[in-house]
Amino acid sequence: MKPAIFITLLFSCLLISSCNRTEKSNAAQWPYGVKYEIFVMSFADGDGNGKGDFKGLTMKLDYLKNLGVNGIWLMPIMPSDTYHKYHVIDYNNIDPDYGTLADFKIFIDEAHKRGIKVITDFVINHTGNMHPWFIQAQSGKNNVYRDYYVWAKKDSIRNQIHKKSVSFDSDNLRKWHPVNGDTLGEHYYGYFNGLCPDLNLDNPKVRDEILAIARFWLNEVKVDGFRMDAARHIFMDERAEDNHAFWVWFRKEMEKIKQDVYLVGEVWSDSKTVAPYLKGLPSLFNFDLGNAITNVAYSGMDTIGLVKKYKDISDYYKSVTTEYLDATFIKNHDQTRLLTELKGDLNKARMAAALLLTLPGTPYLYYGEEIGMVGDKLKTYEDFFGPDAYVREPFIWDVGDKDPLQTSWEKPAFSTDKTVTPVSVQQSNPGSLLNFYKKLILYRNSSLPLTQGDIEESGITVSEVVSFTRKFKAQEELIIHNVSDVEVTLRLDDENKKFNDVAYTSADSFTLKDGELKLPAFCTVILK
Ligand SMILES: [Ca+2]
Repeated sequence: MKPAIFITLLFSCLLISSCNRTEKSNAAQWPYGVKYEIFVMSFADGDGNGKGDFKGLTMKLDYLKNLGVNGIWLMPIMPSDTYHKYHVIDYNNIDPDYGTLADFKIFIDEAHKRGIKVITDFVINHTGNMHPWFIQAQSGKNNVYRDYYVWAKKDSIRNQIHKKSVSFDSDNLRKWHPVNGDTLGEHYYGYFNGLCPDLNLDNPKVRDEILAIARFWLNEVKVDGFRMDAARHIFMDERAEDNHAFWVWFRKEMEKIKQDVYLVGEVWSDSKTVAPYLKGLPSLFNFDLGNAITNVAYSGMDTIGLVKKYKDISDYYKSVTTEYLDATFIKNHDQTRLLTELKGDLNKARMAAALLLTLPGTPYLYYGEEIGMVGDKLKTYEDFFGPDAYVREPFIWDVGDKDPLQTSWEKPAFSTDKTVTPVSVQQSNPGSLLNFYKKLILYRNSSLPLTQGDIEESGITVSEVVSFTRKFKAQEELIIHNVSDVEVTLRLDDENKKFNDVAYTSADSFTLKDGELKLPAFCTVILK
């Protein structure tokens, strides 16, 4: 590196650190900022039984604070008879695996003290089949809970019973299910499977129950919002418009309970299907983007026109609602882990993270992504938990059981201290994946263009490069990613030459001179 450039870099580094103090709190203001999805069972075990819980999670809040996240999404925490807890059997409590309501309230309090908000999965499309409502509902047509669920005479659904329909989020072919020992000749509707019967949200009594539950969590327990599971399945597929209207109603009711409630929804589908949901749920997970980022990072080429594709969809959503706030992510708890899809290439994992953390929206990290956890959903499985458990394995704090909060509820098939470098080791290595995340999140949190700004194409069209500008009021940044494994030399055009300050770079060997950039393989640069 030439001395003049070294001085420029040093000077801009000094500028960044002095700016951090003044701008940081503004830029990453809620609901902006980086979020972190947690499967509590696998995170931190506070009482030594191997299962993660809120005592443990509370003790690890500083880890999340240091990582730079300002929001946590907890996968379901209510009592359930399934390990993943998506089949709720009591809406007003904490699953005993995770502790008590009192533990949870302490956790919320401690998170809030650190400036971290907490949202929980709220599963209202269905209950578990062991929920007392469903147990009652099966007892007879006159039971008061019968109408809490969706029933049909067996004859009336004969041609639908084996109807083939597969969607992004379900490969279940059978939506109608018989009741064991039933003499009433009716089947119940369960979109995902027979173990989780769909609630009848046409029934005002069920809606009242849902509102009472929300009041409990928002007012009494003080969670900051909800992640709404299976948002597109509230009513059957052919009632899409009723689904859209439901969420408008739901949001209005939630805002009556807590004016600044944060809601993010799961509508796992293409953008055309997603768009009408934005009126009720202005934050929805961007599944397309997660796939696109993985694709570009893996191939080392931008063959899909990532920025244009992103912008087209985002502009389309903004035409539906001006409140649109993209919930971006690479992978979640239902998908094969990022590093596994990238065939274990850590450089590519860094690039995927760099793309996520420089694009618009509120990026969600899936726990373990930042330390390079692995897990393949498609592996043939023979154990009790099923394939998803392989992408929800224990987080790795230290070597062996050195960390007293290490969870061990399942025997990991993929992520162990042999295949993943533990947190403790990564923390002391400045070049680790974990420190890569930390440094870039720290920068993002200090930058208004990155956290809240618009996105435009930069005019740089080289297939090894993904480049765009981010602009917030008068502040503008040019982001350039060399997604390939070879060095790329670029000459900035007159329009882009105004960006001559290096605000962030992932590689020390990067150079900028007279508008000419030399980007080493897998290098990300942010210019101001
Ligand atoms: Ca425990």
